[in-house]
Amino acid sequence: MESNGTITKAAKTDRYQHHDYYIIDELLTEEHLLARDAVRAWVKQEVSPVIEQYTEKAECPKHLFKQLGEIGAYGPSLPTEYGGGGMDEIAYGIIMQELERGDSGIRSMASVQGSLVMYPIYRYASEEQKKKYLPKLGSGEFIGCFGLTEPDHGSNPGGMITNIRDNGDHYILNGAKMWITNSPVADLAVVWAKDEEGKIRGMVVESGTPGFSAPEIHGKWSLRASITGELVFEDVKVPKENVFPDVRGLKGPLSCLSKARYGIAWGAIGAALDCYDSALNYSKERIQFDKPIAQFQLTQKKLAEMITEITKAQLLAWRLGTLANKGEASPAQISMAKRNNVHMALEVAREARQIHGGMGITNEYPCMRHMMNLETVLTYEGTHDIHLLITGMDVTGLNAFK
Ligand code: TGC
Ligand code: FAD
Repeated sequence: MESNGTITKAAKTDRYQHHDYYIIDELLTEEHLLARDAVRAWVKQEVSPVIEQYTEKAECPKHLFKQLGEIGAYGPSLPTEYGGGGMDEIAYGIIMQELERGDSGIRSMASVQGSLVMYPIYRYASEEQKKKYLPKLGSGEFIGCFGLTEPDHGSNPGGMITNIRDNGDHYILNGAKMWITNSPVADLAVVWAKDEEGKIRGMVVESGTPGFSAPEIHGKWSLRASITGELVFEDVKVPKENVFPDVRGLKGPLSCLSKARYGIAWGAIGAALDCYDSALNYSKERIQFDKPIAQFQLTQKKLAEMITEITKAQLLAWRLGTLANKGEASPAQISMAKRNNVHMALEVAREARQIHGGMGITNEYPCMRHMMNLETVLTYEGTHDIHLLITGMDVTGLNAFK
């Protein structure tokens, strides 16, 4: 933009290239745009050329963990002295958007590390633990995971049975966690477990501790480039200094989820944009009945609805970001954005897949991969229906969970 506020020709061109229909770039700062462009370029160079093969092989591109640290994707809005990027919440969101334009699994690698591992350590651990773990997590030297969900307690984590017992100078941890992103490759896990009083406590458990294992979960048709596993604890000794001193109850893990759900609300837009881009290009090139299919009204309806929904989601995310920057984004507002934007992205992926016809089911185009990934994104970090009930509770004041 020029200093007098008029939009330059270059910015207008960019709007069409990147489908910034309501010129949201104008709402962003130089720092946001620089962060976005840097991550976008990295995704184009390092993720897009290889992601289909990793997805096909159901293999995690582990070499990207370190690179994600190098580009500042871990904890962009955490302070730099604690391994973060020192940026604001909108920068964090837009980085997640660009990562998920590449693949939801790549965004998962970053959002787990930044929001579910670094954030709880930053917010709840002792100064000593912060210094011990955060710089190495921020750089990608250490990989972390977050253990909340259990085999019998998914949407209802408050019912967890994983527990710690005081044993003098340490605790003894027993139980199991399920569906844990990164667990088989993690150096440490942030684990939530109940103490003798039934209060939920958070702690860092280092891999290699006797009695602790993290077997991989196989057979996923979604998020195949992200590694998922269990966490199994059999009389694991956890040093007392590894247990977060001051936080008790479900609000500990839920506060981390708020941070990660916020990032997903932005991230999903990236997946939608990648599908929309592909469908728009394909529809202009694919000729049927002697015309590009983009000329048919039904294709235009699909594309017009896709860009409308993407634009609404972008505005929702941006406004949520301005609230988050002031520390005023409520958990219910975050739930609304996560739910809306992920569902929007899944619908866009499905429509985009249709526009590609038979080619849409192949790995020559990204839509089917995004579509499969987004089925997980719709479920993790609180399912589509759980977020609806959080909104329902917020507007009625009545709790459907009790
Ligand atoms: P409830 O009684 O409502 O709340 C317990 C306490 O927590 C407080 N609270 C929050 N605090 C901070 N942030 C939030 N978002 C919060 N939501 C609630 C609440 O005020 C209360 O505080 P206090 O002081 O009164 O104790 O709890 P509930 O047991 O009724 O459950 C509510 C429910 C169902 C909404 C919640 O359990 C829930 O969100 N369930 C969904 C579970 C979920 O999202 N799991 C995600 C696991 S991690 C994951 O999926 C990572 S994917 C990683 C990747 O990106 O790869
Ligand atoms: P359930 O809770 O059994 O839900 C099944 C269905 O019942 C859903 O449709 C749900 O909406 C519905 N339902 C449940 N309760 C209600 C209700 N009260 N009213 C109406 N409908 C209801 N967890 C972690 O802790 N860490 C991770 O890193 C992590 N990564 C994941 C990665 C992947 C690939 C996946 C698939 C999951 C991951 N999860 C992780 C777990 C995820 O958060 C849970 O799968 C999710 O919270 C749902 O729990 P569940 O699968 O047990 O489903």
